[in-house]
Amino acid sequence: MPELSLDELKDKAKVIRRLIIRITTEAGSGHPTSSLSAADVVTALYFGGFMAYDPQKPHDPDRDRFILSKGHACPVLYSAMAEAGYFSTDDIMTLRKLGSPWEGHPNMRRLPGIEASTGSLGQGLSLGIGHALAGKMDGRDYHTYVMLGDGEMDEGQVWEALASAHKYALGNLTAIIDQNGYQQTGATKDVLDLTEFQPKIEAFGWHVQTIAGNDMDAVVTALKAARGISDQPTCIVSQTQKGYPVVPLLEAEGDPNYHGKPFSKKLAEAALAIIG
Ligand SMILES: Cc1ncc(C[n+]2csc(CCOP(=O)(O)OP(=O)(O)O)c2C)c(N)n1
Ligand SMILES: [Mg+2]
Repeated sequence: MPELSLDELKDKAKVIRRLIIRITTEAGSGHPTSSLSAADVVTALYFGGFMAYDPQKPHDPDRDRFILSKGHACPVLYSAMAEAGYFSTDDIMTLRKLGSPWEGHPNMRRLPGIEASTGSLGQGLSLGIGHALAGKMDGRDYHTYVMLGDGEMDEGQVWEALASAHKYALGNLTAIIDQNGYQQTGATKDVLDLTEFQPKIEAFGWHVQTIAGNDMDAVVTALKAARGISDQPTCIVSQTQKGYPVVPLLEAEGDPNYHGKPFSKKLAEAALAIIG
């Protein structure tokens, strides 16, 4: 498992953000802003020494699992997996093209290394609980991570899952909420305001941290702390910006959410220049 330094992780996150923009602009569709907000956490998971995996052995029963429950943000997952060696950057440039296995939502039947077919929001945490429970029953010590969206938290199934993870004392499970403040139809606080998440999820028996999720230092610190907890499930409320770090460009376009819209070639060029 790669374990990059903090500076290397910051650079890797830039590489991943550049790929997100390139592949969605090439596709002419997809969810760049949902992917950009999550890029620091996903980069830290794959490259910060938090997940044991081998692209040559995607079905290794002892591998750590990552489930992207907010499946529409798969450009961030495909980009991280390409960098990790599961497939090439040329491959992911076929995103959303007819016949490509790099579909608009992750498909575990077509891409080894994808742990769950997601996209129908609300299901990933339940799937993660299944993996975590199976690990305990089988006596394996892998860890399962699940990333959810803040809009996705409106789904009732998520709260059933939160309740059951504590029942089974799943210390091998970490949920990460990418709290980027927006969902499809607007600001999350206007659609259904479920924040603060931390006290609610603590009341369900979880260990919870709320962090600045676009700050790599904070992300790494939180993931380390989460791995130090073994007797209860852990949650990281990752407060991010949808579209980070190119929000000013999106504001200038009159749509800071920019949900499910690829960047035009011109906007992509401006975004790549900001990312550096
Ligand atoms: C069950 C279900 N309902 C509706 C949708 C359509 N949909 C796709 S993305 C999205 C918004 C998700 O918002 P959030 O979870 O905050 O993710 P973000 O894009 O902000 O990262 C919705 C409603 C879906 N994919 N699944
Ligand atoms: Mg959101």
